[in-house]
This record gives sequence, structure tokens and C-alpha cells, in this order.
Amino acid sequence: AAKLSPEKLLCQLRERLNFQMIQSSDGPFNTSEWKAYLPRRNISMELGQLGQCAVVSSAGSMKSSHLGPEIDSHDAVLRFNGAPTKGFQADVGDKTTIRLINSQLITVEEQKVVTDPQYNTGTLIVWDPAPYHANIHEWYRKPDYNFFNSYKHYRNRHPEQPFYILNPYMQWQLWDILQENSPEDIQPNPPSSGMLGIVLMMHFCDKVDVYEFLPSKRQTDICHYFQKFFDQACTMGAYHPLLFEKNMVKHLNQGTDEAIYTLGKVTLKGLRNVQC
Ligand code: NCC
Repeated sequence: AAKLSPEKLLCQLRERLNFQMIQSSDGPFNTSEWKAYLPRRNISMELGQLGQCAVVSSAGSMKSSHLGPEIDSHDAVLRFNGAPTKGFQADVGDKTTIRLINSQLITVEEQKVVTDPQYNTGTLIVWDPAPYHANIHEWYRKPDYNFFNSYKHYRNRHPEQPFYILNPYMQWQLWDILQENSPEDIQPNPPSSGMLGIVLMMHFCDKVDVYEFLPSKRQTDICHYFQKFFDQACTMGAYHPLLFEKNMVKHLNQGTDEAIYTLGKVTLKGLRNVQC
């Protein structure tokens, strides 16, 4: 595959990705029951145009980074799944504007997600690994995890918190772009929450600093900064095409290699500032 220039690649992301959340006008969700559950406000209205944003990976290399204050200095911060701030503020900061969670977490650990107050901060977005390019109807019948009841349960308990369902199209639109820009065949599994969160923030923000998605000198086989669990696959990928995601993010980096090495920091342009 011919590697596109960073500018062309940014245009592909801007023009081919569907950044919308599920709305009550979408196919199987257009029932009066679903209408009561889905947030009434569009996510763009909810978040507004964001300026400087940070994406915090859950990698073990966040530990001892002392990046907390730098991360919190951003206008908005995105975190993943069960990644905590409490007890880790010095390294990962305190601010949570968006938390992107996968459907497995909310389905398998429903009780925990519904009751743990860390999930109550900011805007929640859940995504589910849909079948390749399935439309909303096909996906609704065959989600990877049937998280819909857990979502409703959460909405009943926290009706005031904005909580969106990511459309099932974006993951495969993004996967196609990853494949087109990679020299090898990529496993046909959707991108990681990390990569999905990065492009979401590129859509909402003027500029995005991503921390420890590309590992710094602190690189470690410890999977998460908040757990003593060793697995190389967490950083290099097993199910998700993580290595290819990281190559693409490296290609788009506007910052320096030095910032990657010392801070694990990559700086990406917001898609609204891209001239196509
Ligand atoms: O581990 P996870 O990912 O929640 O991490 C969020 C994102 O951070 C980046 N990451 C993480 C660890 C690491 N050493 N290096 C990294 O770069 C990745 O971009 C990752 O996406 C997921 O993507 O949703 C994932 O979720 C977990 C798990 O489901 C949740 O943590 C909930 O418990 C998956 N782990 C398992 O299923 C065992 C993981 O494969 C993907």
C-alpha cells in the first residue's frame, strides 16, 4: 500500500469517518422506549468545540510519569474503560471529560460500572465490535456483547449524565484506512478503544495530545498503570490491530521524537483544522 502523506491521511480521517452517535432516528432505535433512553442532546452540542485535548492511554508506562498536571492543563481529557484517576492523580491527572468504554466492560461488569462513582464524571461513550461493515440493523441483532440492557440500567441510575452509543460504522471505516496505509494484511478485528478515542478527540478538538499510546522510555510489560498484570500484548496488540494503529499515529505526529521518548506524548491536529 502506498503511504499517504500526513495531510492526505488526515483528510481521509475527516472525510470517511462517521463521528455520529446513535440517535433516536436510527433504525431499530426509533422506538418510544429507546427515545426515553438516548440522550436528547446531540454530542456536539453537549461538548461544544473543544480546544486543547488530552487522551490518556491506560498503559503501565503512565506510572511514575508525573504527567498529571500537564494532562489536567488541557481543556478536555479522554480516558478509557476502568482507568482510575483516584490515587493516580500525580501521573494521570484528575480531569475526565469523556470516558470511552467497550461493550464488554459494561455488560460483564454491569454492577461495578453502575455503582462505581468514577464512571459518573463527564460524558460516557460506549462502543461495540460490530460485524464488518454491518448496518445498524444487522449490528443491533448481532452485537459482540449485548450491552443494551446494561446501558438502559445505567441510564435509569444516572439519567442526568450524557451517555452515548457510538455508531457501529466508524470502527470499520477506520480499520479500512488503517489497512490501506499498512504494508501488511491486518487482522480483521476492530481498532482498540485507544485508536477510536484518538480519532474522536481529533474530531471534537483543535489539537490533541496523546499520552503513552506510543510508549516512552518508561515502556513496560505491565499492562495498566493501575494493576500488577504483565502482558506484552497490551502494548503490542493481540486482538486489536494495535501495532498498525501506533504506526499510523506516529506518522501523524506533529511533535518531536524527543517528546515521545521522554513523555510518551504525541501531538495531533484537530480534523476541523485540516484543509482538504
Ligand atoms: O486495556 P484497555 O483496552 O482498557 O486500554 C485502553 C487503551 O489503552 C491503550 N493501551 C493500553 C495498555 C497498554 N499497555 N498500551 C496501550 O496502548 C490501548 O489503545 C487500549 O485500547 C480496549 O481497547 O477496549 C481494551 O479493553 C480491555 C478490557 O476489555 C477493558 O480494560 C475492560 O476491562 C481489553 N482487555 C481484555 O479484554 C483482557 C483490551 O484487550 C483492549
